[in-house]
Amino acid sequence: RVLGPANKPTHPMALAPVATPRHSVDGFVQEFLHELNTTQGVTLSASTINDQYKALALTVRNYLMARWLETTRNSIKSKSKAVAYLSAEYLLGRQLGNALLAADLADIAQEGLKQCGIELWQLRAQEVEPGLGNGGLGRLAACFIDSLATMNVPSVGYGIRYEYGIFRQTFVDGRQVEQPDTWLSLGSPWEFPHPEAAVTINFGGTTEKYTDEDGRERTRWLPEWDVQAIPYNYMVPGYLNGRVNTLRLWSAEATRAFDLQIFNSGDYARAVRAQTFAENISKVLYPEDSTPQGKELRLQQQYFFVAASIRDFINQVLGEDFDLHNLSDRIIFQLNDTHPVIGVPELMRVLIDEEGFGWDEAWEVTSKCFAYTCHTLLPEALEVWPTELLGRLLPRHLEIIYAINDRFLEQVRDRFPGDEVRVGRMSIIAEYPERAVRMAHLASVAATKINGVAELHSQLLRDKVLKDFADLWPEKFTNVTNGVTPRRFLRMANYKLSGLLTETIGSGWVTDLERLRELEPCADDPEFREKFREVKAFNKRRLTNLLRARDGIDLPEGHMLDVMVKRLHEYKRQSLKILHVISLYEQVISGKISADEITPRTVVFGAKAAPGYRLAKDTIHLINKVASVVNEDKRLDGRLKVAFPANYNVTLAEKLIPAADLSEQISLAGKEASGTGNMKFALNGALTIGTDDGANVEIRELVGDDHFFLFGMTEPEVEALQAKGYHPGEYYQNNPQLKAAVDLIQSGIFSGGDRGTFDSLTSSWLYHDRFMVFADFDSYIAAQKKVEEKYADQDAWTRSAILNMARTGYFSSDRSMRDYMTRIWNITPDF
Ligand code: B1N
Repeated sequence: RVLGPANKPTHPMALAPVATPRHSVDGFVQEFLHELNTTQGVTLSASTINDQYKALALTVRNYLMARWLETTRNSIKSKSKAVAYLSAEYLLGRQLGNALLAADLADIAQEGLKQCGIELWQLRAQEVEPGLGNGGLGRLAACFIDSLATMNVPSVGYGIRYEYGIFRQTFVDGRQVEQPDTWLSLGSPWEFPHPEAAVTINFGGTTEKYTDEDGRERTRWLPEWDVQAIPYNYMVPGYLNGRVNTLRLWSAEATRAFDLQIFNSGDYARAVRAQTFAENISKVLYPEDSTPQGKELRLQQQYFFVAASIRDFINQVLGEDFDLHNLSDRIIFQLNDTHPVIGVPELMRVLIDEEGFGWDEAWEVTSKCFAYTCHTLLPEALEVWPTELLGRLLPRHLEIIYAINDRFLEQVRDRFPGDEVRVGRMSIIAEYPERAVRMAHLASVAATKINGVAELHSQLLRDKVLKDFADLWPEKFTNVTNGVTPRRFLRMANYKLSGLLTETIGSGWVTDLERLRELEPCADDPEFREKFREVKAFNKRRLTNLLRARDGIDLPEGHMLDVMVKRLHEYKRQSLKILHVISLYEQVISGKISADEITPRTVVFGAKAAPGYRLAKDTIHLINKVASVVNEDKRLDGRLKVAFPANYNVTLAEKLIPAADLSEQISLAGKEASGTGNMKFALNGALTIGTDDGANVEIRELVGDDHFFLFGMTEPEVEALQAKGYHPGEYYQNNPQLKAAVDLIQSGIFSGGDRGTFDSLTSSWLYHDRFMVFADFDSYIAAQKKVEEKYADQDAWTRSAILNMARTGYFSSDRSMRDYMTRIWNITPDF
């Protein structure tokens, strides 16, 4: 048999892990050359950089292999409760550096490669990052699995192996043009495909009632078509702890049987089309962030990976004789937003239709196996699936959802008799504008716990977005503030600062980030401040070199680096930032101020817009056009520059964030669920200018008001203004500085004399802006003045920067994982 399990292994070495290569320069070189010869099939002298990169990746893998096999074996053997993180996105970033760090091989590899005449950095640059996510939500998943591995938590990440990740962004005449992300074109040395472990996933068709041998009324699903889900495993190495967890991503392939049928019918062309159809499912990541499009293929993707994952866990981890009544003793499925929520009716279907459970029994189990993390506050971001679509694709699941809803609404009526308005609001099924399944409601009904991703966000979930659910089940609601992995975003990305930290307080901070507190006294030490400034200067030079080579951008020396990097979205208000730039420019060219009154500053943007999001794309266009005018204008004396490198991604973030002086976190209060870039900047010693929104609130509380530039309305003020009626025209008329900036855009100066180019933007700001850019303009400009004052006193600035770093250790994703363990999962690490 080619497929299926092998015969029972009898060799005495059957359970023994492979030998780990010697942890020395010699051992490394030997292994590296061996991989180059045997896997790449080349000698060192004939090898290309890509050969060398791949051989290096395989070498590092070999060092981790014994630990991985061991971890996997133990997790099946130990029977402890595990976490399955279900996420449609993992924005992993490059793997090589992280694997080297986790295996403690960075120095050895550098030296060993040098002996072979190779520079490590050159091979690292060869890696194409797997961009299997859009932004914060996908990157969070990647940080979380890193922390789980480092903290010895039995866990597995499940997701989709998109053949094309987030698009590669290019600019043509300042406008965004998307190119496919061909991250697999040179092969990926990090993945382990297991076609023999494929799982069949069904779609479409109908359901029918029947009576089983015991005379019980049952339902079965008669699907119409299916696809194969092929698992690809990836190592998730813990930091220096001998543990390697697994990330399992599913890839879609056509099923053989399905193909054969059509092939046999003689319609070769149709058979090939069927294959393409199946493989479409994991073809491409939907490039929308915070705004789902409700496309059929997306629901297919969601069901595809969730059904495969649930099946996989039950079959592979639990095995045949496990009593599924006890499922919740062994697993908690953490739902990363609503994208995997179709897993709820799927588990019900498996238990009832396949395992013969009664409804109540099945619900008893299912309602203990899921927990739901909500990542948004924007009403348009809450996923709904038309029942027409869902019923066509997953008819049995729709029946189950209706049945869940019936029982749930009964409960609501019991608790709130006569309150049919509430029943309508809470129903899993929306009736307008069309009949549709509200996935957040389904998630809230099924989940043991529901969490937001920052204190303010969780509070707003309880008070607004999910208020009815919080009234019914207050005990379900909790908060876990997001975090970021200190391994990638401090230890790797900022190795100069890491060196200084370790030299000062030892290396314990890498896995115990609160220890950065010990650096507080250093803020008052002139010598430390000097070293800290040298680190920043080094990181700026490094960034300068990168941007010159990568984008042909020349960063001026000695500028404050003012950075706004995140997805482009109206609520995040890149428009407010560019209005600030335009305003500075306008004041100089109109003679209101002289150039030497401007603090030398370079504003760096990095942002992708969803391809169909017009206003977001227009904003990119505006920023690029402003950059090309401002950067050339001699009247500014080189004191104000705008840089917008294309294709912001994890790899660029790792170079940009450590170089930043000022972090822009300027969303309208009450709109950014958390933000995680804000945490990365603070930890790397940037000061934040920000609104009272998301995790900014907690950053400010921790670092203190003196070390944070707060501006803008609070969330209740936003609500009040909304209620009273927001009239942006009044701000425009009453604020000459704002008016001058907007007028300058409308003068055509940034668009070769054409006055209408940016009308979509200016009229949005002037007439209907939901995100109230004009309302916060004044306050933002005032806060930027404070930034300039502080920056003029470099000692004061550096002091604040050090305190930002020292006081934000709380934002380690290790802490987030600890919070999930105690507040949601009820599990403890393995040792
Ligand atoms: O999730 C991040 C938060 O830090 C951000 O504040 C939040 O905006 C982000 C549909 C999303 N919310 N919703 C999404 C992404 C893709 C998609 O298709 C929604 N991303 C967030 C981590 O908590």
